[in-house]
Amino acid sequence: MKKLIATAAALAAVSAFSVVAFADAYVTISDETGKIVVAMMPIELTDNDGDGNITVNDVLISAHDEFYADGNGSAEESYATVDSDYGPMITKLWGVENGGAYGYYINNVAGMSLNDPIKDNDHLYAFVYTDAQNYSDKYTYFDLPTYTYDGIAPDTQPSIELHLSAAAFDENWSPVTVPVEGATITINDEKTDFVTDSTGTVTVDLPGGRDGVYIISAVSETETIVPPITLVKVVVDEEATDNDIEDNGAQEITDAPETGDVDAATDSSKGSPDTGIADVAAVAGIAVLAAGAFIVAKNRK
Ligand SMILES: [Ca+2]
Repeated sequence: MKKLIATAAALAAVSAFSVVAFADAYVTISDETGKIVVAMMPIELTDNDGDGNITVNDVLISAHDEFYADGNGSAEESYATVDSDYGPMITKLWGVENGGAYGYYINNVAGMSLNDPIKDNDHLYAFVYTDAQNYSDKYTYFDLPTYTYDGIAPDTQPSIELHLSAAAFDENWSPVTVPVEGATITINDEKTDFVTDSTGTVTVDLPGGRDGVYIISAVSETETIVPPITLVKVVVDEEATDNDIEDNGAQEITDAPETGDVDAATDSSKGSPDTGIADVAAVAGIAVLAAGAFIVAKNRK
């Protein structure tokens, strides 16, 4: 526990430097262990490679510069590409060189090239295959990228219904989406008892009674899945009654919780251990979010 808090505090210190980022697009990265190491963080769109366009490559350079090694790393050490007959290809992602087993999706659609354009509010998800031999990792995603409960009563249970889908191909090799059954939901990296049904649907209860921002993801024991991500923000109104919930439903990704939004959540969570999940995880998760980077317990080799 002490260690987790110390880590969170260290990351919080980083926030002083990262809150100035101007949110233009969002990036998520998962590593070779299937762990989300950057969770839908805002990235300023910058032409890092100087080709005159804003592309996947530019966003990945920025993401590594800003978030690798708890914000102390650089794209130079942790990200690399090589030119090939098919255009530039990734040879290193999040410090991992595995012979080219990487993938990236833009707004849940498979990217074709590192030269694919990225525009305002796009969500780029890049991942290292955990199965670099057979590429069995399936890209999965929830139907809602972000979700906000605003003004929920203190005694009301916030919950969210999500649908988990996987990107797949039909018999004609046309891209299709299929529901992911039997996946266990995680909240801030902690497993829950919530499991997706045969239609990929699951209702997830969140800690109530306090403000919070939560990373919802999933793991599967039967399939190798790229961890999906939904950010949920809960704002408690002490004056509200049960019927006053302003359920904002599916939010545009521009409404993804930003660093300033969780300051209060971080404070209020310290004195409120009454949650459905391990409190340490919740505090660490929120503190990490406040730091401007969801870098959750990156285990370096
Ligand atoms: Ca560029």
